Amino acid sequence: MIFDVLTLFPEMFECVLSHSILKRAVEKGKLKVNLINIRDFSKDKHKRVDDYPYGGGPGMVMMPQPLFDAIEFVKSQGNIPVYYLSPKGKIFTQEMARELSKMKRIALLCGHYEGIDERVYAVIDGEISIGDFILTGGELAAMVVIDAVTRLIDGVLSHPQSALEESFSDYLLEYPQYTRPEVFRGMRVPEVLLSGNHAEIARWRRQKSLEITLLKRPDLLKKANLTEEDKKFLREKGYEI
Ligand code: 4H7
Repeated sequence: MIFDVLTLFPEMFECVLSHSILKRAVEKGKLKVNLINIRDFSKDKHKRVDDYPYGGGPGMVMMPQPLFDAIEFVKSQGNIPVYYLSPKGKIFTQEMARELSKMKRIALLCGHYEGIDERVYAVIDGEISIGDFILTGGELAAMVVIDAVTRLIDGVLSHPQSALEESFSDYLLEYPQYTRPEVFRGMRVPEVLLSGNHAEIARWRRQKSLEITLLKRPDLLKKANLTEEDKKFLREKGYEI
């Protein structure tokens, strides 16, 4: 998958792309990130990319000319949708990540200052928000999208969940995990995990997932793929279905 990132701060991406799973995805040719510096498209003699807002008010606005030219440069390379990372966007979810992971190539536009000149929306295909909070710029949001999408690309994870497992764990929080030692500062690993009984372990994990989701994010249960056994378990815990 190819991401074309339109940004004033391309260096911000280097660290994220040169570590761990994203680094490996780049090395394996599963991920390519073209960093495009919006400033390179400025036709201003001082390479300016921002200007004062008409009507007055605080801050600066990203000028239309460098943004149009940068977006047209990307779009000249194919039918590539441009998504703008912004607090006004549609909230990014795992479903969106999955949809985007099926695409060959997308562009991400990172805003700064007070945002972009409204006329730039004419060449934007969608607006994505990673949550209801404000960042100093769109770069960290773009990195979140790249990370969430890349891990869903075939061949990126070394131990991928099967599609069936995924559909059953979607919208449930993860069960608790333990590693060695068996006893740490007097705290024991639950006996069932040491039993070698795989059916029992699977049942315990499922119940823990349900219990934790009910406790911390009951809203998620409405969207989860629940079996009759799951529903029975949840009803015993006082959940109304
Ligand atoms: C677009 C418009 C994304 C992008 C305005 C980006 C949160 C998210 C930005 C702004 C983002 C998200 C610029 C408005 C800085 C606020 C002080 C960049 N914030 N900003 N101003 N939730 N900020 O996905």
